[in-house]
Order: sequence, then C-alpha cells, then structure tokens
Amino acid sequence: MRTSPNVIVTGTPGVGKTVHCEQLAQETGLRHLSINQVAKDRGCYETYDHELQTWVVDEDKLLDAIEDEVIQGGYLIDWHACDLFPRSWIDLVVVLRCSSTSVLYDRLATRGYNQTKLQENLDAEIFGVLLEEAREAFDEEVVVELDSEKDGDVESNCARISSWVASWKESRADDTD
Ligand code: DAT
Repeated sequence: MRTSPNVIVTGTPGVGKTVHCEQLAQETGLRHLSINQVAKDRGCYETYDHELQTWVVDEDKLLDAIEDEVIQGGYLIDWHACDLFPRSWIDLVVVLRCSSTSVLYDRLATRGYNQTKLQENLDAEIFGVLLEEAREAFDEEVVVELDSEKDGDVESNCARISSWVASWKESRADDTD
C-alpha cells in the first residue's frame, strides 16, 4: 500500500505544470516526474510529428519504464495527458487551466511554437480537452480543476494541493494504526 500519494498535474502546454510541480516538490517532498524528460532519457519516443513539432510517446514503453517507481507512491506526474495512467496508480488528478487565451498565447509564443502547434494548443484549452479527458478516465472526486493565470494562483493552488497531500497521508496513517 502507498504511504505517499501519486498526483497527476496535467493541462495544455503552457498552463503551468512545471512551475506547479517544482513548487509542490519543495512543499510536499513528492518527486517531480516530468514525463517529457523520462521519455527522452529512457527512449520512449515512437516518432517525430513535424507539423506539431513534437515527439510521439510509445505509451506502453513509458508505462513499463515508470511502473516500478510510481507504484511505490510519492510522485508528481507532470504531463499533458492523463488517460494512459492506470486508475489504480493515481490518487489525485489536478487539471490546470488558463482561462485567458491571450495569456496562454504569450506563454506559448515565447517558446517559438509554429502557428499549427499554437492554434492546436489554444483550441485544446478553449474547449477544455484535458479536463474532459481527466473526467472520462478518472472518478469525479479524484479530478480537480484549478486556474493558473496569475502568480498568486500558483501559490494558492500549491497550498491547496499540499494540504490535500498532508490529509491524504494522515488518513493513511490512521488506517494503519
Ligand atoms: P507547462 O509545464 O504546463 O508547459 P510551465 O510551467 O512551463 O507550463 O509554464 C509556462 C510559462 O508560464 C512559464 O514561463 C511560467 C508561466 N506561468 C505558468 N503558470 C503561471 C501563473 N499561474 N502565473 C504566472 N506565470 C505562470
């Protein structure tokens, strides 16, 4: 049984997954597992999509590569998809949102994304694609949607998630008493 929870932090590129995970790792002691980095380091890429300027991940290979670690618990899983992870691995799914299209546009434009990639990501955010994916893949009570537009949002979201992690650990400790 896990004594520390696994939390997915997901959302459209640019919503703030990395900044949230870095801060949360400091606040909670959970480990930041950047799936982009893992896929790169452990050779889990299938092909390169030139139009979307992105590597396509081999999901089976990726799950095999992280399973032994993740089932121990204590990970912040940072990725723009969540429905590939087995439900039994996951205790909370945080879907970050940026309701201001112009704010998200500016964040993505500074990354040098081409027009197709920019538009696809902005559309995904406007239509709430990642939130829908999370709600379809996980139980309703496991999924939380949080806004990530301003600096203050990072602080308040991280405080909220940290307190959720602390309660989760306490309730598990009570169960094993
Ligand atoms: P992601 O990992 O989801 O692609 P990121 O964490 O790299 O996104 O953030 C992209 C940029 O936007 C980065 O410069 C930090 C900034 N940012 C993200 N969320 C923010 C927020 N709530 N307030 C201010 N800046 C934010």
